[in-house]
Amino acid sequence: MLSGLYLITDENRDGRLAQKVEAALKGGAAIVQYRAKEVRPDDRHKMAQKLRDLCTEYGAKLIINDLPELARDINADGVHLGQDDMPAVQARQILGGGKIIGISTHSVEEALKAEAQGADYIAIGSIFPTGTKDDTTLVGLDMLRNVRKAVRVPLVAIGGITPEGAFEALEAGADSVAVISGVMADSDPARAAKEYSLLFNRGKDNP
Ligand code: 3NM
Repeated sequence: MLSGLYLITDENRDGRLAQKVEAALKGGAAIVQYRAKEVRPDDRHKMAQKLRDLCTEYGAKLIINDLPELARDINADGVHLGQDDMPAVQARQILGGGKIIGISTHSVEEALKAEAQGADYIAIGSIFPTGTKDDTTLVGLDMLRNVRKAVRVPLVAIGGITPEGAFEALEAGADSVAVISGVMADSDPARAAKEYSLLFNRGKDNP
């Protein structure tokens, strides 16, 4: 079952990516996606390896964006694919069995297709306006509710998710929330990650 804060890395313009990810892991991030669109392959490999070690240390899962070969080479837990990336079946051949494949979707149709292709989880976005990704569509919480009714696989809400928005997304049927700026752009990523992570422990101490 996919649950907890799903942290996605930023483009490391401040050179503090690994420190910020470690802080977020201390704050309770359960899943980390390494998303590096602008990085040279050898630097990307080194950072992916570093994040692999950190995620192992903190008991979190590591997902690699777009690149099944890199995911395989560093023994990541899985890969995340966009609508324009290779089909899930091809990614699974590269990754081998027992790995997680997530797919980005922006409509009920795309979600149904991703589920039929064997996605282990589906990301749905953008739930709220985001300044982080230009080429996404604002779909809103209603779309999340519609996708929740249409598919059975775990759902990750993405796009402009603040802690308040995370609460609403979980109420609307998301299993997890994916966040870039809400954690990576915060001056205290550990505190920010904890704020999101606490939402997943609601009621834990009050059976
Ligand atoms: N994918 P932030 S929105 C990477 O809608 C990404 O599929 C999206 O960043 C989608 O948490 C998005 O800073 C950006 O809004 C998420």
